[in-house]
Amino acid sequence: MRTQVAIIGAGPSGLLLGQLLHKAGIDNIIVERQSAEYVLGRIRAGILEQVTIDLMDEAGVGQRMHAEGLPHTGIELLFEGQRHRIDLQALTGGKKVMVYGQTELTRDLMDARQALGLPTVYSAADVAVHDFDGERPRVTFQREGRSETIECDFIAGCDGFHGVCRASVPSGAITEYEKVYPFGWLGLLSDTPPVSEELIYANTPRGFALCSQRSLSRSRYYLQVPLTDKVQDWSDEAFWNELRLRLDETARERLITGPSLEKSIAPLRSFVAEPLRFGRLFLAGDAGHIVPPTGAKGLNLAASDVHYLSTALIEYYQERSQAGIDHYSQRSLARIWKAERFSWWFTNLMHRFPAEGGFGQRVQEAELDYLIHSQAASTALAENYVGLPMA
Ligand code: RFL
Ligand code: PHB
Repeated sequence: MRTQVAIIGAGPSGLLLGQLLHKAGIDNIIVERQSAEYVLGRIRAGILEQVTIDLMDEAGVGQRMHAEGLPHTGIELLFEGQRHRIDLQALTGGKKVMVYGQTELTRDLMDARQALGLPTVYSAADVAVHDFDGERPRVTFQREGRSETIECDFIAGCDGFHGVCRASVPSGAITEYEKVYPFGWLGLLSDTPPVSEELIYANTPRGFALCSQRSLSRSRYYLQVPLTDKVQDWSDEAFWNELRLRLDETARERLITGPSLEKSIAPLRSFVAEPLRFGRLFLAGDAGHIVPPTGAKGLNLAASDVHYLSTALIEYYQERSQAGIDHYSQRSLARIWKAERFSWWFTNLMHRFPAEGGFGQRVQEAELDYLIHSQAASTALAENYVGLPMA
């Protein structure tokens, strides 16, 4: 097989990149380790920035998102038993975010790709990338027991944090920056109406909680839990009881519970690999960086990487210019590090860190109080939450 761009991974990064390249007349093949059903079964992000919304439109797959997505103009911070609204729209000159699940966005991209008949290999085993430091990179894999090879001009590593692309770069050529947090998020999805119209981020003596949603009838809740906890330790009833204890009185009374559709624990991590380009191999999305989910930035950063990468590749094929490719890593990393900083800051502000002691706790309380009383501080939160502009 031969193609112009071989894309490893059919998550949001890979699918969006494939769609944007196809629109510009650039051939691509996606190779994915899992089945399509498995990819759609992973419950992850829920909040889209305008940058991501615009890219879905540019890719021609925004129709259902606009019909079913819920625009949100604010978020609520809950601490010391009180909720405080951050008016994202007023503080940012009219910007909003949209509630639309990663599952739905992925499904829209998969459906569009299938309707166009674009090649996607699912359930590929032993995926490997070769010779990306030369002119003729290759991708090899096993499909139904047969060995296959794709010859290509470029490889896009869109294969997530545990993928093969970053791992194939010689260790001397890459620098990795990492911070691991001493807790995880236990998430629960249920077909129950959300407890509140807007998202509630709660900092409580029992730990962080987040009330999110997927639609007017589907909720997504998270609890800060010790890393030693296992999903099996948490019955639905135990989850709902703990969530109630982390809410304010009004929310506690309004909370509607029901059976979980999905429950999982995710560790929290900050991670950046530099650079994001190695000859003819590019890393995009979680393959190159991870943020803790508190700021809702992961999927949105994947989208901005894909914007920079697709623009660079289109420039290469249409104008025979290397400039975009040469700047891809630097341009993406400038936005990535700002989102890393924000996600790290918001995680530190909203979670409980017993190891930080009484001093750490008092400083956190002072910062929360400052945040809601200072327009400058609320504006900084709002403009990062809705997403910083693309350079
Ligand atoms: P993905 O989605 O991990 O997709 C990578 C794909 O590559 C495949 N793969 C391989 N394929 C071939 N060969 C190999 N060797 C391969 N190894 C792996 C995988 O099977 C997979 O299909 O990465 P991508 O596309 O870069 O997308 C990134 C996003 O998924 C991620 O950043 C977000 O989900 C993060 N995130 C959130 N982001 C937001 O913007 N807003 C949110 O509200 C938000 N909430 C979240 C989140 C992530 C969470 N978890 C579980 C980590 C909430 C949670 C709980
Ligand atoms: C989610 O709905 O999954 C979600 C929303 C906001 C976040 C993180 C996750 O900050």
